[in-house]
Amino acid sequence: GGPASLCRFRGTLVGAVLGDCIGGEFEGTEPEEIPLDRVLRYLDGLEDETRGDCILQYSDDTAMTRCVADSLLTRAGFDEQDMARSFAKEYQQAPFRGYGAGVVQVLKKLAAPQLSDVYQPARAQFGGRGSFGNGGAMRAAPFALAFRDRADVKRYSRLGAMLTHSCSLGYNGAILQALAVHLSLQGALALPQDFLKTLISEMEEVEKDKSARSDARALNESEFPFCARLHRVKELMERNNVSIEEVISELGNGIAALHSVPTAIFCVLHCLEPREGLPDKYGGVERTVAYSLQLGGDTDTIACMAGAIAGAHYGIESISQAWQRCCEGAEEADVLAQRLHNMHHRA
Ligand code: 8NA
Ligand code: MG
Ligand code: MG
Repeated sequence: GGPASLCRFRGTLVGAVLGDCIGGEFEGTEPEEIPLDRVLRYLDGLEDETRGDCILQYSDDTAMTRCVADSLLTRAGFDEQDMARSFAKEYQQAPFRGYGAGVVQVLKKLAAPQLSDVYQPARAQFGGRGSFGNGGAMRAAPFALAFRDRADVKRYSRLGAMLTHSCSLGYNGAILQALAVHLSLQGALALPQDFLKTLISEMEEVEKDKSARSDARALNESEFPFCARLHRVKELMERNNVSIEEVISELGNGIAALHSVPTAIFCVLHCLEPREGLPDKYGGVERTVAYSLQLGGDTDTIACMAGAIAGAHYGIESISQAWQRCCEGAEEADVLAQRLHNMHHRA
């Protein structure tokens, strides 16, 4: 499809659910424990016709992405009160979705009816430093679908993340993920070097901010930490052979946004072409998800973010029906994506 076509929108949210549900199986494992043949055997099992539908449950990544999409649709734009309430309600109804250990405190406080500043609970996290986890980034894709204008995508993905993540290393990860989906929707992955160049120049602007600089210093990170990681992505892409170990040591596979959003972007870029060891029958989204599982660590979230960016590039038509059937929430994601497509083109 062309830029911002319906099949790209559907691919984005369905790709994200696939990554979350399929990646959940390997969450927290060491890469040594998941050699490629084990990953492929597991993925082959998803094609088994005798398996039931929706056997793979989604986690917090999808639960919160649905809240974001739903709030943007019902409020016809960003409404922090409504989004905060939606997160709190979802957590109350289904607390078992595997939320981060810290964010649960925020979600409980957001449920208080008398709360006037919905950003306050997030600011109180981790002794007032705020969370740098990837929980803002994992749910950022709908911002790229709802808003056409790049400045809006940046502004609202930041505010949406700040409802739970007040550390700039948390919310800037959400901006980066939303920008990656935004560019991918436009077809920008046709020129991968330019795609990365645009992301770097956008993030230079974002990370110039005073609080971004002081948070990076306080956490002993280099200045412009996301830009630095994106430069590493570029270097890795230019190498002929990149091992899983190198990707992990250069980019990370953890729950911090800084150690997972650039990793997800690398997975997408690395899998733009067929890769040795991955079946020829795989479409691009399948290739990207399969590759990202091998990294271990925060597999559901890395695969979810990579799945969204890849889904925006390849579109829904490229995603295996069998995989979709296995994943709880895939159909609902598809419906939300179609509604967001309407909103995007009406705006
Ligand atoms: P969060 O805000 O609780 O952050 C996640 C974790 O990062 C925290 O629990 C801390 O360990 C650490 N952290 C974040 N900020 C700081 C800080 N300033 N100082 C010290 N430590 C800090 O939750 P989140 O929404 O960011 O988490 C998202 C992740 O949690 C996703 O990977 C998601 O899939 C989920 N997750 C769940 C499990 C599980 O099995 N329940 C495992 C891993 C991840
Ligand atoms: Mg999760
Ligand atoms: Mg996770």
